[in-house]
Parts: sequence; structure tokens; C-alpha cells
Amino acid sequence: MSGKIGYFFSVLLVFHLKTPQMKILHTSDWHIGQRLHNNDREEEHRLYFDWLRETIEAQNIDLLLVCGDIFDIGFPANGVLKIYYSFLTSLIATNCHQVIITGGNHDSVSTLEAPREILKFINVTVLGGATDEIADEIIEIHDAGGKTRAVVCAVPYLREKNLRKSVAGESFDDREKAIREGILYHYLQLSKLTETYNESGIPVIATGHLYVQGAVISESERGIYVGNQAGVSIAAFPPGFGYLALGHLHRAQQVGSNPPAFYSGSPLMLSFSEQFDKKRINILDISDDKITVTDIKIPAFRKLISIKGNLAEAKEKLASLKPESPLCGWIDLNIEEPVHDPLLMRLYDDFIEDFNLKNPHFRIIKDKLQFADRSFQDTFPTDSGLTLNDFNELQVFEKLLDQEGILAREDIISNFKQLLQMVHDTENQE
Ligand SMILES: [Mn+2]
Repeated sequence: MSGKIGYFFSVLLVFHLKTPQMKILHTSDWHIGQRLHNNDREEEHRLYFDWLRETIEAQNIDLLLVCGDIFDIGFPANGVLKIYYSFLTSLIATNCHQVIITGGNHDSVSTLEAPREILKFINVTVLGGATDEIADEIIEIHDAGGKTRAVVCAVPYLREKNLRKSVAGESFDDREKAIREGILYHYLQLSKLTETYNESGIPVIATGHLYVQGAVISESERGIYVGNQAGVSIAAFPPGFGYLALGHLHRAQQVGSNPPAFYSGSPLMLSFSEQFDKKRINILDISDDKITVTDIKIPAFRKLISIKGNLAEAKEKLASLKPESPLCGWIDLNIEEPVHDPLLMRLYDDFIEDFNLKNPHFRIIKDKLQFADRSFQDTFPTDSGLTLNDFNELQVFEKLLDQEGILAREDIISNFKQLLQMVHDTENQE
């Protein structure tokens, strides 16, 4: 190569390195291993991860950020772990040379962190739970030329034990307030530790697995928002973050503009209440040290469909369904008939069985038959196939209060929620 041409190419290279674009993909709440009314979602997760890998390739993503709830339960089955590792391994063949995984409230810290050292070799950084040294949450992101282009404060779900010491006799409100303040203090420390990056114009991004006040929730997040899940306000966040990559809520939404704060939402519809949600991933484009946010819709690999009405109406609606997703659609059927009728109950069971046998594209996976002339209390124990799985813990507890005729229940429910949170927190710890 002649000197002139060589010089020309090195100028081009230097020019290219000076303003390279950096792209970050933000996703969360994979909930691998989730079962919906006892049906597994493995096929959906496989299709999602194929799509995600293709998107990472097509969009030239440099960094993948996953903001908690990797698995649905703390100790997932081996088949579930395999889906996760296969996906992470498949990224080696793409341009995405860095992955940051942070734990959520569903994740066990020890499950996520067990393979941490080995995952480092394929540039996957795992932060399952809060670190002893907060500075360990700060990760520099370099471009191909070794220049720091962004900084990620990788904050996992902060458990109560990470935030505060419990004080005996403390009221529920005090506890919530202390947790909220603990979360904000955590971000304040990170904001201070990353000040110098901001001064040099390097964008600082923070992750979080938490509930932000005013955000829209759906059924698949636990039905209660107490304790650690008491919302923090975006307005109270310390300065210095160019983007807040959030997980925890399953509905994709922007919850603040200063700093720009987004829930990517879950890639799958995790409950029937999410059937109309548009699932998406967010892409952050860093050019000239500015962050631009766009999103890409995730295809619905399986439709979830709720159908309500009397039996005749429901039959009509079911007959008019057209296949819209590659995998068979799952149906939640809610029938209400005016008058109790044992014969109709038998016809109803036959109808569901028959429908599921004859329809390759749809399957009723959840159903409920109610009669308007029967009270809920009458039908609850034995009737119409209702089981405890149809209710969350709080609903069952409220049902018990109904039966006992207890009307002044505000304090009782508040204490119950607190106990329930403690049980969930224990379940979610290693
Ligand atoms: Mn979640």
C-alpha cells in the first residue's frame, strides 16, 4: 500500500474512532420458566431469544442491559437454565461484546451469581444483589478503540436488608419511608461517584429494579405494593443520570423525563391483563455523548385472549377467533349466566373439552362459570372449578374476613400485607 493511501485510511480510521456510535439495548423481566395456569412458556422464550439475538445483530448493539427478574423463580429447573445460557452463548457470534445482568426480586442472588466468574469470560457481568462496595456497581463501557463511551451504574433489586436495619415497633409508614430513602441514598452515592464522568461529557446510565410512583401496574406483578415496593418518585432522584433503565413492572412505559426513566416491560405477556400491551425493547443510541431513545416492538409469539359473557355469547366470540400468532392462542374464559343451572354446568364442561380438542390454534387454559343468582361465597368452595389458584393471597384473606363478618379491617389488612411481604422477601432470598 502506498504511503498516501495508507495515510488516507488511517485518517478515515481516526475519524471513525472519534465519533463512533454506541448502541445499548434495554430489556427486563424475562421471567424465564414462568408458567401461566400451569402451562410452560419455553417455546415463547426460545422464540423471543431468537428474535432478540437477530435484533441485536440487525441493530448493531454493543451492550445488552437486563434489568432484573431473569428467572421467574429463585431456583429454576435445568431446562430453564439451559435456555438462558444458550442465549448468552449465542451472543458471542454477534457484535454485542458486553452484557450486564442485574437481579430482580424474583431472582435468587446465589442462582444468578453462581456462574459469575465463568460468565466473565464471555463478557457477561452479573450483579445478582447489592454489592458490599457500592463502587463495584459502576461499570465503564468502552468502544472498540478502548475509549470510555458510557458508564453503567448496575443497580440490582435492593432488598430491605441492603437498605436499612429494622427497628422494632416501627410503623408501616415509617418502614416504607425508610426504604424509599434508602433507595434514593443508594443512587445519590452512585451519582457522586460518577460525577467526574459527567464532567467529561460521558453519559451515565443507571439500572433499577423498583417501583416508581405513578407507574401503571398489571396483574402479573404481585398484586400488592408494600414495603420495598413502595414507590420512589423520579423527581427525587439525584442528578447526573442520562437514562434510568428500569425493570419490575411488566408494562413498557416511560415514567419520567428528568432523568429519562423507562420500564422496558416484560417481553412476554405474563398475565391476561397484559393481552393488549405492546411488548418492546428500548434502544439507546449514544452519538456525540448524547442519548437518543427509540423502541422496537416485540412480536406476539402467543396471543392471550380474555373472553367474557354468557355461554351463548362466548361461543360466538370463540367461533370468530382468527389465528394471529405463531403459537396457539391461550384463552381465559369468564362465563356468567343469570340463573344457577346444574345441567348447564355439565354442558359447559363438555363444551370446553370439545373446544380444546378441536382447535389447534386456540386453547382455553383458564375458565370460570358463575351464576348471578348465587353469591360468590356460595360458589367459592365447591362450584365451577374455582380453585385457590384463581385468587391471590390478599383476595383469599379478604374472603376470610368476609366470612368472619369483620368490617373494620384496614389495620388487619395492613399487617397482613406486611407479613406477606416478609414471606415473599424470604422466598426471594438465597
Ligand atoms: Mn418482574
